[in-house]
Amino acid sequence: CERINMNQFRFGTGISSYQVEGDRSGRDSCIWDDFCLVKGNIKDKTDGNVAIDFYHRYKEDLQCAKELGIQDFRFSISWPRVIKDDGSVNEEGLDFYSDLVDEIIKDGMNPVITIFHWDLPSVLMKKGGFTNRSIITDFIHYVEVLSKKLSPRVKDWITFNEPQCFIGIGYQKRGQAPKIDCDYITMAKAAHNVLLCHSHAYQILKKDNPNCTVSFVNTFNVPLPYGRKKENMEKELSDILFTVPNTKEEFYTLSIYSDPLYLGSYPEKYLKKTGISEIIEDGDMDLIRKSKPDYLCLNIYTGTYYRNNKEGKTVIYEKKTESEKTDLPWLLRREKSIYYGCKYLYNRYKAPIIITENGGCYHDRLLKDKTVHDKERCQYLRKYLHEVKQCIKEEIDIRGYYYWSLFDNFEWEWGESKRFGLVYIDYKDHLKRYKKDSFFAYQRIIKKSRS
Ligand code: PNW
Repeated sequence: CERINMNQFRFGTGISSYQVEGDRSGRDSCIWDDFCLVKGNIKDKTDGNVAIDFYHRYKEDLQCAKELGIQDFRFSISWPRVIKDDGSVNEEGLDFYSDLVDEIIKDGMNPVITIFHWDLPSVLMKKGGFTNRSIITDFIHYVEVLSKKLSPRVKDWITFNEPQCFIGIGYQKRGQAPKIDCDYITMAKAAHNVLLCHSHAYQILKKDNPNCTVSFVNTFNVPLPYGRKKENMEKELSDILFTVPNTKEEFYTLSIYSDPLYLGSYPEKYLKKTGISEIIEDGDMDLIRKSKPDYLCLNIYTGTYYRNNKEGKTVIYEKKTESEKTDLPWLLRREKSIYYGCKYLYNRYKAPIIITENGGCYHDRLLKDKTVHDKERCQYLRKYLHEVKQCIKEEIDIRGYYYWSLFDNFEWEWGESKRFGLVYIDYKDHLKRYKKDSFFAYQRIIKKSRS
């Protein structure tokens, strides 16, 4: 069996501020605080007020990450912990992140910061959130504060995590904050403002440190070929992925964000829609073109199978097997999503890839002896990583893989009831941490791959 050299490859894990930090008293309110207050929004009625108390336990938690052997530690910053409601800087909050960065580096890891992972300050939402162009000014201020404090210690920045979710779901009244109902054009404005915020951040961060990297995270459901003659379907499935549908579903798709960022213009079909071109002001597209992300950061979890029917038409193949099921309805274990996802994206955008999220959600049991035998997650991890290697063999330029997540945490509308972690959190007993079998499985994989 051919061995591929992964000495330069970056293994990592991810977490996000609202999902782990807690310490609600140390910051102003965000839209997820508001969302959790509404009955019925969170399935198990929990919230992020304490979460896994990462704010107070980060030193201990970083020891755990260090023991795992990862190179990159991805986390996000809570905007309302850094900027107060009146616009002034919360020095204590900023110091927390500064100390966190120091500690990560001291432990021999590289901090990868996501600037926005969904926890928008409530005050900004009152002004319309991303639908209001004035958010750009607020975002610039926030990023300037971060850059001044953390650059050049932080070399790798991600501006946004998954607009497909926080715009595509959140701004059309689905199961995610802010759960507001916007019409088509308002959503298009929000999406455009996100790209402009990214671009301004890119300019600020590069000015402060030309050697840093600034990227952007997209997520998507991967169209997968089913049956024989898979190669014949690839072109058509890739087209399905990049074609914009004619509905508000558009804001859940990839290309309206990734085409402008990586190719410099919106998809043509999208531009032709009434009202879209009026949103774009002079200079906007030039700024976006000057701010092409360094990496193609992809959160890849799952895919949908397509097959050729008797008439030769390509249709969705609905069946799912028992072994594909996880503890979340939308998440089927389909490791080929890594292979096809990276292939389609690399062919179109030609930028080096980092898989910034991939992980399995399973119903874990903490045994009396405090072990967790999460066989399915171990298998998930091995199968998906095998596809990463396959891509590299085929010269798709993948530079890193971050498992989601290092810890069980607050899984948004599912609350604490759904677990993705390599480390178990005992919510019933003082949030004690226990390494699952998958922790040791990933540890072994990293060690072996880099030796
Ligand atoms: C990601 N999908 O969201 C988020 O970045 C994380 O914060 C979250 O905890 C993690 O996935 C697990 O849910 C996604 O439907 C949510 O394909 C849904 C999808 C993809 C990503």
